[in-house]
Amino acid sequence: EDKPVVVEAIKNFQEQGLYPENIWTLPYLTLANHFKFEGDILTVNPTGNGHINDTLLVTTDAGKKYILQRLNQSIFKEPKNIMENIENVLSHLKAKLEGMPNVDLERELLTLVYTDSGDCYYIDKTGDFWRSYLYIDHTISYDIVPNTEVYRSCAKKFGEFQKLLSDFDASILHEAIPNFHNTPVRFETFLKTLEADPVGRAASVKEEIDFLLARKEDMHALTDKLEAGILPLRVTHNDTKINNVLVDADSKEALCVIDLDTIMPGLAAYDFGDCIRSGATSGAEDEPDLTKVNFVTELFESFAEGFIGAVGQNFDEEEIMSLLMGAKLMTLECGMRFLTDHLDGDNYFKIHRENHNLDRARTQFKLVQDMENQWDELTAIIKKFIVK
Ligand code: ADP
Ligand code: GN1
Ligand code: MG
Repeated sequence: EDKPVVVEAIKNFQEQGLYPENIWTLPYLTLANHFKFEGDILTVNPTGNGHINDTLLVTTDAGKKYILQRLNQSIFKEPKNIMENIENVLSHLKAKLEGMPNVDLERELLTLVYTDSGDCYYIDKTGDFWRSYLYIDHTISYDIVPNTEVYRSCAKKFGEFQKLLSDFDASILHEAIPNFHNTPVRFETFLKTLEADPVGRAASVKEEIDFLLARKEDMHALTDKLEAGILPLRVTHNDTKINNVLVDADSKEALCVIDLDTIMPGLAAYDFGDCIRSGATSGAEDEPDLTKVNFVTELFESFAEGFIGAVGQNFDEEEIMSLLMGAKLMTLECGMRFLTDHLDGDNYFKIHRENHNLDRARTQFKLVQDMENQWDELTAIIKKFIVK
């Protein structure tokens, strides 16, 4: 099923002694050619630091760049539903942004690339599920926040994103991953994995296990308020990790929210919290030296200012205060997910070294501890944003 153009491209590479930068990516040339790319493919290389999907950067001889992504089907069980969500969300966002002045749609919004048969995905012979986006060039996807200005700008972008989705019809959304931010359910999964201890690691991580067990009562702080109708369900991104927003390389302004796989109904506190977890810190998510990992209060404050400023006018006092709880719970939950995966034998998050998930869990718990130690100060900061 190879297209002549691909066979030709490979032949050219071989005749000229020119190979794509990674020879192992040659099979992807065939695959990539099912998408409507402009020009012939020159290179295909892995890009980004995502923990879930396989992400490749494709360049063509027409000077174009594309993202080619293999969805992780052990996590996204219904990939067609994910794509339907993304198509619907993107078309809603596009309609909204088109009405605004000075918007560069191809840089500020992900653009899906379709296949020759008109689909926004391609399923290969082995059953792997692929999709493509225009590559948004000249941007930075930060793993560590460089300064308060960039962080405030990212906060504003995530806040605006949520606001733009406030009139999106949530009833048409498929549930991407059930109970994704249901912290009590995550705690149950942790307990079950601990009990089964499938790879015999529990005895070596007693301190981390005790850290979680001591916080059992915190786990349902948000879900209780949701169930009681005190906090409203909104349409949220649910994976607002700092590297899931692209920042313009020149202006250093946040440009585009990416990684839309987990858009579902959720709490504002989830989106606020996950970006605090991943951004308001002095160390990398997987920093093994915990003396380098500290919660940074000034970053917290600038993020709160940017996020609430963009989204918060219609937030009541309960919802504003829930954001702080979101910061703590999303950090606790993420650490718990990393520890659960460590106990389970590393089946969910991609790892690149031994005890990688354990190192990640430890940084999250360090941040939770720091937040608890400064709780009164953080409460005072967030209270400043309540509009009476
Ligand atoms: P994952 O779910 O594995 O995190 P992402 O969709 O977040 O996958 O992609 C992984 C990384 O690839 C991102 O963090 C970002 O650095 C890069 N990336 C993804 N899409 C684009 C794009 N359209 N333009 C530029 N970079 C991108
Ligand atoms: C994953 O896909 P990525 O790398 O942006 C995970 C998030 C975690 C994060 C921790 C679908 O995000 O929930 O918070 O890793 N995404 C999914 O770094 O599970
Ligand atoms: Mg990502």
